[in-house]
Amino acid sequence: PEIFGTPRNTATISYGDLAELLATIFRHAGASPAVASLLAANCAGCERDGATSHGVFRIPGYLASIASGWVDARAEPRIESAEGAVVRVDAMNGFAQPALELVTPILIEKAANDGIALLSIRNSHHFSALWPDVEPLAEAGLLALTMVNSFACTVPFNGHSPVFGTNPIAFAAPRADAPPLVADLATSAMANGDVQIAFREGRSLPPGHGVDSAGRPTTDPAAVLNGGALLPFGGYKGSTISMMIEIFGAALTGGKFSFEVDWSTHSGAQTPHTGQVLIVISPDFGRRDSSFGRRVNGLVEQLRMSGVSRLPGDRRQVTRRRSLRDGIVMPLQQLEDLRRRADG
Ligand code: NDP
Ligand code: PYC
Repeated sequence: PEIFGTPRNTATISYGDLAELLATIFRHAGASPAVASLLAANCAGCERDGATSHGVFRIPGYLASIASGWVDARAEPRIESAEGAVVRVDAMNGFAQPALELVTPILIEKAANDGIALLSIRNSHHFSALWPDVEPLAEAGLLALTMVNSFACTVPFNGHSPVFGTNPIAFAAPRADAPPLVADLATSAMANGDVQIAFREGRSLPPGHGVDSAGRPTTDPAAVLNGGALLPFGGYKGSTISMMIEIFGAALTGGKFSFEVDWSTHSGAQTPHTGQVLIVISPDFGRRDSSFGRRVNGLVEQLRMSGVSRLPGDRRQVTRRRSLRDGIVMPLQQLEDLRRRADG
């Protein structure tokens, strides 16, 4: 069934009910119960927070990738080493989230004992937003930074063909008596998911975001998706950060570079098979006071005083509160089709 037609009506669903619905769909697709509930909570959380480029819109991509055999939704990640500050995990061609779930207690322990820990995940698929990976760590008092490379759809500055993925980077900083400060961004001018959404909704892209298959600037999402590419954000500076993310996500982890991801043998596959790095820091380690959270608050106050009305994460928090109070608003047809999939 067509899940993503133009919505005429909307419906509301609670976060808990949506997560349960999605877990059922993932289980029907062959995911293990553990993987199904992790992916479902993650995807429902994106929808709840208005992170729509990685919410329910992604379900067909997840299901097609699983059905093609490209990703193993029953994989159990294995810890390859946990010496010193570094934990290396083989996700066993599964999703990255179960690997992170497995080692989170180890990371927290290492950061408490040594001040810092680095998680290196390879052989993993990440098809979601990154803020769900760092926000809980900051809620537990840790400063967290993560990076993922994806699939070649971004042309490097001064290049003529795609090499980089949309390569997101996210960090979360704990604050005193306030929710953490969380920022999460693609290093391409926009996320590939937003290009797909613009295409479905018949909208043009802003100028300067993409090129067509001949490398000419275009605002047509179809031209970007069909043989064209995105540009990095911020010219050579964004391009350099994207290059860094390739090095962390692939060279450091032993995962694939974005340009090495090849779906041609698995029709329908969409999940990038690459790697992820996550660094956690115990922010007050080695000093007598516990001033970090208050220092972050001081920066936030200064930003507010300078007139900044919106900080990264503010919009998500507002949307989350509204969704938890009133329910998540979704196109009726989309919700009905999800229910059909769960019943089927
Ligand atoms: P956005 O450009 O929408 O937002 C980037 C960050 O900037 C967010 O933290 C956002 O906060 C904040 N922000 C946005 N607008 C403003 C503003 N006007 N003032 C202050 N802060 C602002 O994100 P992207 O489109 O770049 O990325 C979307 C998602 O896609 C991310 O979650 C990313 O992880 C994911 N992604 C995943 C990939 C993967 O391989 N798995 C690949 C690429 C992207 P807020 O959220 O509150 O709006
Ligand atoms: O939106 O760019 C994106 C993306 C790539 C992989 C998962 N999301």
